[in-house]
Amino acid sequence: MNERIVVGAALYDGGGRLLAARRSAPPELAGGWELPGGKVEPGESCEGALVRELREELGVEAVAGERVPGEWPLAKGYALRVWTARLVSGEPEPLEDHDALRWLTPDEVWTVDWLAADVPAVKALLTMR
Ligand code: 9L3
Ligand code: MG
Repeated sequence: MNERIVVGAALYDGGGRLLAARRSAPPELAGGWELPGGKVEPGESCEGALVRELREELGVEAVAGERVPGEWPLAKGYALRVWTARLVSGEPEPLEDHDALRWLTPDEVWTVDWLAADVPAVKALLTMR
């Protein structure tokens, strides 16, 4: 259950902008943009992992919303699942694993170089709204 699942957050601000985070590690992914998140730990729910990862990586409190339909393959047998998320408190900062953040307006969504796995995830996300 929830083995080898990586969760990503589609975090929106009040104005409908989507948060993108630029990875600083590992070297093969550095410079690529992603929906922030990370691996689900044993015994943890996907939504619980999402909230924890946003706290650790961005220093914010958030709540998970809807699951974005789909699942996208990652390296080493992992798969990416995405939830929308709502910011409860704090201003995101790149505290861990990222070196830049951008709030993207709908027109700007494709102006960043998303990681390969995140491209179909972002497409699926856009079809929801
Ligand atoms: N990954 C891809 N897209 C994402 C996320 C959050 C993660 N939106 C990939 C990058 C790593 C693996 O999943 O190879 C684990 O992510 P992390 O725990 O290093 O953030
Ligand atoms: Mg991460």
